[in-house]
Amino acid sequence: MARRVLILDTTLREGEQTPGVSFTVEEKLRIARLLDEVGVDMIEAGHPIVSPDVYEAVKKIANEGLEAEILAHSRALKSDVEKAVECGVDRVAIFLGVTDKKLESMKLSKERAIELAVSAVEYARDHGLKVRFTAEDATRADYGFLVEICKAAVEAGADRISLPDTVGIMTPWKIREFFERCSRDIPAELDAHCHNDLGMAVANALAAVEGGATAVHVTVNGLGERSGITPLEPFAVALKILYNLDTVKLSKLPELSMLVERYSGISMPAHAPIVGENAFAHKAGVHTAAVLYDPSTYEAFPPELVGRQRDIVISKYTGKAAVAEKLKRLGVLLTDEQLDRVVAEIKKRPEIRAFRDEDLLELVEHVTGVKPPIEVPRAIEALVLVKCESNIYTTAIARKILGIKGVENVYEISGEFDIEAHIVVNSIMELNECLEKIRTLKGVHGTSTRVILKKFNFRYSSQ
Ligand code: HCA
Ligand code: CU
Repeated sequence: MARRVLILDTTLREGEQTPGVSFTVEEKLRIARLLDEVGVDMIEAGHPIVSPDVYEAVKKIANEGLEAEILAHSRALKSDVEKAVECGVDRVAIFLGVTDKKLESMKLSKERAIELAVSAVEYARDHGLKVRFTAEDATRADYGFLVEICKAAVEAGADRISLPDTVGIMTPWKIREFFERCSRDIPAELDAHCHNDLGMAVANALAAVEGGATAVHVTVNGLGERSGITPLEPFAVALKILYNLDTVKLSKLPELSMLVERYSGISMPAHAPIVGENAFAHKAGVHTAAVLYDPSTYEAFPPELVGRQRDIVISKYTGKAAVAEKLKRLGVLLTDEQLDRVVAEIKKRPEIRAFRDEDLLELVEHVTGVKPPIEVPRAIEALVLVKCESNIYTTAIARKILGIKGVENVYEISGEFDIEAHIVVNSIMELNECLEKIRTLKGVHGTSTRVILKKFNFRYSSQ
């Protein structure tokens, strides 16, 4: 098994092929920059011939001066490769379907397919690009032909070969053997690209690495055609935990995942590994009691590894130990008998699926008749969207807004508005004062304010 695994992120290419997803050029740049900070080795930025905005994004990302190698996807056509050259990417990934059915659908003979692949690879090499050749649907192709076309691509100058499991039909055992065999027969570095149609993309990618793949394709949150491909987050953590292989900065994964959730409009389910809201939450009394004794009893790895924190859910499943611990964190100490009564009351309220801190404190007050010694802050929070005048430097205004009392955070955003400010104040009067100050700033064209009613963003306490 390889001692080093390269991570190729294709959120911007495969990920944008997710139904319903279309990133703006600016969003792609932000994602690419964060991917680079996180430390992926290769970024597949897009297929430039798809549309003018994809072209622009690939070109801009290629010229960002990022550490990662930047790739453009391309069919085995000179016109596609030309676009990749124009964009200034480091590497072009030339793909061609290699199953009999796909060749038939394109009316291509095997000989013609090899010719097309070879001439596209040569053209790219002649123009100074590194080349990966992708034998699309490799896991369902005729093995003899697969090896033949890959060898021809290597001879023409490709130094990486991608062998995608395009419809996700492999098992870990099969794909491991497949990569072992291809490693012997194809003289190049191999990439694995595993689709998740049967939920095996992470397992299959790990098995491909065991079989000899030296790079694995992932997307943030597992985006991609149909059920997507190997998600970066569990894959990178599994490499660390199960194989002791270091790849990306694991503690930055939640931030990356949230950014892509926001731009893609696709949220992760609560029980998603690593980044799901529940990934480090413990509920049953038996579990929480053991976790409070030693977290490893019910945790495969500490949440801090991925920049998160453990959570204890208070519900009808909760035992005394968990309630005592939760209250201790809130600064409340109860006698044993009081605790018993609080737990009993919790169990009488199955309709409350998870007690928020405030609910719990209210219950304590109700049961014991004592007002807990801490105040639940009842601040007013609002989001103010700011539109700047067109000739004004947004960053300068953002800085000024950050200086106003009550403004907690300021973001420069894309879309209709230019800036978003997060305000936390104690009264409506203070809110109005704050808004007035923002509105009357020189260069501010208009604002739109939304008061926050409920917050769902306490998922990642490290943020
Ligand atoms: C595609 C197909 C692809 C290519 C993978 C690769 C697949 O959408 O063009 O270039 O390695 O799954 O076969 O994503
Ligand atoms: Cu794919």
